Amino acid sequence: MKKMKGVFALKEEILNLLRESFGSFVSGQEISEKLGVSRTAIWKYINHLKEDGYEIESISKKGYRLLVAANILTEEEIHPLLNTKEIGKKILHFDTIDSTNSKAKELANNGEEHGTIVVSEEQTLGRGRMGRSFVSPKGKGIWMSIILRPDIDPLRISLITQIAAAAVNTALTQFGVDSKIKWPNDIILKGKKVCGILTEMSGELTKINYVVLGIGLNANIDCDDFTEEIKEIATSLKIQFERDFDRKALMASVINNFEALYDEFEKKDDISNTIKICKDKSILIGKNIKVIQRNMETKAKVLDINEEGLLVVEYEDGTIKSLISGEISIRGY
Ligand code: BTX
Repeated sequence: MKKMKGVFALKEEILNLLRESFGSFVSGQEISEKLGVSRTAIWKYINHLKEDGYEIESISKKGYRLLVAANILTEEEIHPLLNTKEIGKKILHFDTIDSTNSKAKELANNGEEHGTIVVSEEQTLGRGRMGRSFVSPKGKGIWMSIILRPDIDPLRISLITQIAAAAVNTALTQFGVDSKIKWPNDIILKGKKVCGILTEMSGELTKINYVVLGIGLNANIDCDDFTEEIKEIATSLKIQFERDFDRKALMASVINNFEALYDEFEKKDDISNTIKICKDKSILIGKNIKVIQRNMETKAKVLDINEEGLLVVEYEDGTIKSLISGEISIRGY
């Protein structure tokens, strides 16, 4: 008998055997011999896989057969596509959840380690900034949160949002999608929001306990999923390109690009590549905008994004300021 393996590893191995014989039956006996676990255990793991959303047919005396290639964002689907060391080492997948950020915070509060990702096929209470909601319909987007434990000054936390924006933008470029970054936390496609980022932190003045980085990417959302109001400002890859995008490959690409940029920052204190992407792809630089802070609206012109990721603006009275956060409106200026 082989050494006892973790639940995740076994599920993944059973799935791999089914994939290798995609469309044909693999007997319980064969799986049992190959993996060194009992047939009852296999039956149990097959049920877990079915709960995850895999369509597996079981027929007594014949065994198990994978019916369709899965279009779900489970650890088993995403792992083979990752080239990361820490980010995504563990992926907790949900069919439905209130908010992946809320779940990730709960887990992080209980000591969940750096790099763990919470992802869900749908969110029933997806959150944006300042209590706003984020539409997250089932199987149509990438709704995920990454738990991070960076050893950085809490004042630099907003750079994590910039890293995520740069990573999503780069991932989209790899899929032939030319998007823009609207500082600090939106990715824009054809003038509308295709992805939102919500960074939440727990910590003290001098030390970060954890950061939860939430990314909501509208991959295959249909127009009808948005209300009339949100339709005006939101879009999806499918709406723009009139075809479905491979959510698994997209999710993996975001994670791979994120870890590369995150490591440069956290391990080498080098944020230059991130800032370069955020500047090159900025939709704001050179534009006249309205800065909305604490219910106050001020007109300004965007001059730059500086090396610390702050938005450098010039107000109408000529004062120049570097903003660390804020709501920016270009429309209706
Ligand atoms: P935000 O506050 O900048 O944007 C939220 C606003 O965007 C909403 O008030 C609405 O007008 C519009 N909106 C709502 N749903 C969508 C959508 N699907 N696409 C585009 N625009 C929309 C942005 O906040 C940060 C959003 C982060 C979402 C992720 S998903 C995974 C993680 N879990 C969670 O609860 N939130 C994050």
